[in-house]
Amino acid sequence: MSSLTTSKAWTALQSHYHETKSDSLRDAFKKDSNRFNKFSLNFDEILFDYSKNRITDKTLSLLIDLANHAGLDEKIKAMFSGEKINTTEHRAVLHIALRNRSSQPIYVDGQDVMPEIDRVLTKMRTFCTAVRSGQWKGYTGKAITDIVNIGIGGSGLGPKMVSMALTPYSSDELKVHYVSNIDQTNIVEVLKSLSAETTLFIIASKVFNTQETMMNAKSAKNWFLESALDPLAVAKHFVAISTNAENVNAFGIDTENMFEFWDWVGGRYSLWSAVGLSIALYIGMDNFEELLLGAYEADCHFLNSRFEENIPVIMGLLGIWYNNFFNAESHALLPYDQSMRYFADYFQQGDMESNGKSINLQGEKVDYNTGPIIWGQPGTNGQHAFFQLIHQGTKLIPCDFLAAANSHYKLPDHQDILISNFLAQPEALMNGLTAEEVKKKLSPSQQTDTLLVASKVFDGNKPSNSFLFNKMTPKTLGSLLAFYEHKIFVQGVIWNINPFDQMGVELGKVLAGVILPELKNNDVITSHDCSTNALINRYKQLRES
Ligand code: G6Q
Repeated sequence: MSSLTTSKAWTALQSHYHETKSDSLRDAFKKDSNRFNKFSLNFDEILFDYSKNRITDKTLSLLIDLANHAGLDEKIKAMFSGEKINTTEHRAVLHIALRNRSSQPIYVDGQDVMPEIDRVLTKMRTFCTAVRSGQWKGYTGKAITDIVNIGIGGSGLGPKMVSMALTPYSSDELKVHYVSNIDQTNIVEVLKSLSAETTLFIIASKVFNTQETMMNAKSAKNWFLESALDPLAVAKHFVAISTNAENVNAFGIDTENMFEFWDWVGGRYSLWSAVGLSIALYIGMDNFEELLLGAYEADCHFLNSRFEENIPVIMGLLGIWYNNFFNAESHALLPYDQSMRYFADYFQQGDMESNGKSINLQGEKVDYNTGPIIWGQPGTNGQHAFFQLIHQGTKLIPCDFLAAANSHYKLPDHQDILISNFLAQPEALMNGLTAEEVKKKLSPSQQTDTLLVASKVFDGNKPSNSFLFNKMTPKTLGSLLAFYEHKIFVQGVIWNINPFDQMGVELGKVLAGVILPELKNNDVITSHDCSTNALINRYKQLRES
């Protein structure tokens, strides 16, 4: 048994779970008209309502005891002060430095990292101004109209998610496209509508040897040179974002056109660095800095607030409550905002790559559940798809609902309908519908149809958080993203795991490397298990020469 599961804080939560697991949320609301005030927090323009959770005052206090047992406060301070908390890779974890809007220095190995961060931000600003004003010319003297970001995982998902969320801040003159997949469909379909004369490629890769990114970058360069012919034109159309100047140079990009970041920025936490260049080009550097500001303010809240009033801490602890005591397997992210359509995808990586671990910081196998499966889609689409299972399935799925009170667009009636759904779903999940209530809505003959009545009953008691904010602005998005990042960190601390390495991702990179050479000819392969051999050999038969 681990020291976590045998701790007083953990066993107290276990007993509390057994005492309260059948308590009804519907009753809790009936008994306490102050429940919303008690279990909600305001941060800037964001309201965080966590009152529809299966908790009491005691639950929160026991969860906070668990956070204290795990030394959460010291761990937060260790991250913010640049300690090497990524212990397998011996690295500091400083995405918070990238959005440090104060004049406070942050040290790694005795060196203040802020001057370098500011230098790159200034370089980004100069570049964005040149491209967005049309002063940066392509090889035929035309202004850039399309940005293509080539990068995968942390070097693609974050910029794509943010750019799509903040499209109302973009200008009509500059479009942005994202290529990540090695499947040629991705790059072919993006390039189809573009002109080499007016396209700028950003090759984003921390290590600059990632197979997919390098292959896509090579195909992009070939496509470009088919039109431009002159390799010297590459300098006007290709820039790199990387920590690896040598590989950038070897690929043929002038290091003058390279935007640096550093090994203390994890890929999935890198949108705040130069990896966010496509965002800055798309929405402008001022808006990108607003995004940083929103995150910075959320960082200050996380660092300085008491746990009782600390949004990411509460989010993390609620997740622990369901994951480890109710044995919930997943957590759904449900933004009622079409612009946030990649939000769940983004945090699927952010959360699952960070906390999908089963070895603790001492190198021992854990004996408790760690990271949940993160999934979701924007509402109202999801309601017509998977909500059935959340309402009436056998699994407990805690949900986060997120919505902006105001849309950037002005069609009549849409917003109130959207928000009525955003409000109705958590209410229905919490309240459910009893057989008595069902019968009241049925005709007398239907009331005796026991199958029909039973099928229309909703157990309710399904927990959710609601985030309601004014508008999807760069600043609000920055704060929301930082809250979710810190929630992941809080849970990693409680589970005593390292949320900042990703050995599982690296395995994928190695495995394909073994099979690729075997596909080079038509020889029959026998070196794997019979299933893999058969699949390889069938592929060789099927592929067109
Ligand atoms: C993120 C992961 C992973 C990484 C990609 C791309 O935390 O490490 O998603 O971002 O594998 O790596 P490069 O940026 O080095 O190409």
